[in-house]
Amino acid sequence: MKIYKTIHGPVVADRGEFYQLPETDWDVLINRSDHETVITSMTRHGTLIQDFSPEKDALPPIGSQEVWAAGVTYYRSRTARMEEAKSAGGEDFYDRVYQATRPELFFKATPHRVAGCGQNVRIRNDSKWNVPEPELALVVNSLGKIIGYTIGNDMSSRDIEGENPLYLPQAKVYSQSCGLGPGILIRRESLDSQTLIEMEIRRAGKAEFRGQTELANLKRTPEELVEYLFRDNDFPYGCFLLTGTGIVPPDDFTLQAEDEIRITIEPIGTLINKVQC
Ligand code: DO4
Ligand code: MG
Repeated sequence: MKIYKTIHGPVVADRGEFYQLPETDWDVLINRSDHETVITSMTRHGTLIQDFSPEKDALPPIGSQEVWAAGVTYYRSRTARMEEAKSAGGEDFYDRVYQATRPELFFKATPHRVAGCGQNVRIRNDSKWNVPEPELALVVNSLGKIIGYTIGNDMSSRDIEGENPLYLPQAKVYSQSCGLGPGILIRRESLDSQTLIEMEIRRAGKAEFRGQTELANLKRTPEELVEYLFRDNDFPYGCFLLTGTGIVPPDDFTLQAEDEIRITIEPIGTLINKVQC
């Protein structure tokens, strides 16, 4: 079952139909402990709506939650970052964190920095090398339970991070630096390890880059990442946790204004964002 945030309140998709839910508070909805039952019964009392398009009509699926992210959880990310940080002498840290018991977790965005499906993500004006990072995003309630999944785009300035790993917050956190959406797949069970994460970057209507990875390549479990995030930390409204990227475009690639980024994770949908400078 999937839920979408819209200007008319939450909408649930059930067997090809879309229903507007009576529960209007997104934070309350995310934090219910009995989702499947509550949403199923709400569907019976919800209003059937016509012509709903998740890609066109959904708002970012976020209320008051913070967005956090995990890093260097795929071998591809470790290797690309070791290369990028070499001249700064920082490559060793990426290998160490890939092997370490404690994962890299960092703050990514507050709700106002998030772009939903169909909205623009941004690249920084003071950066020359920018990439999207397509990531599975966990939706976690205030008790630290994963209640569902969405698609995340951890927009990153590779030159800023590569110059010095201590610049990470500037490479990662700025206006519209995070894409999320289109909706939330409500599900307590884990996703299949063969689940594909696919990305296409279109420039002037043509594919400029295509890449894919599968969840089997994620080195850590979602539960392990959430357990570390919730250590001595509380999230009264729940939170989103991006699980890291396994797709890195070649080093001569950088995003340009008007590029279209399409990230697909089949059971969730496709997150589409255009790039704005
Ligand atoms: O270590 C820097 C960030 C890594 C990251 O965002 C990723 O691996 O996805
Ligand atoms: Mg990332």
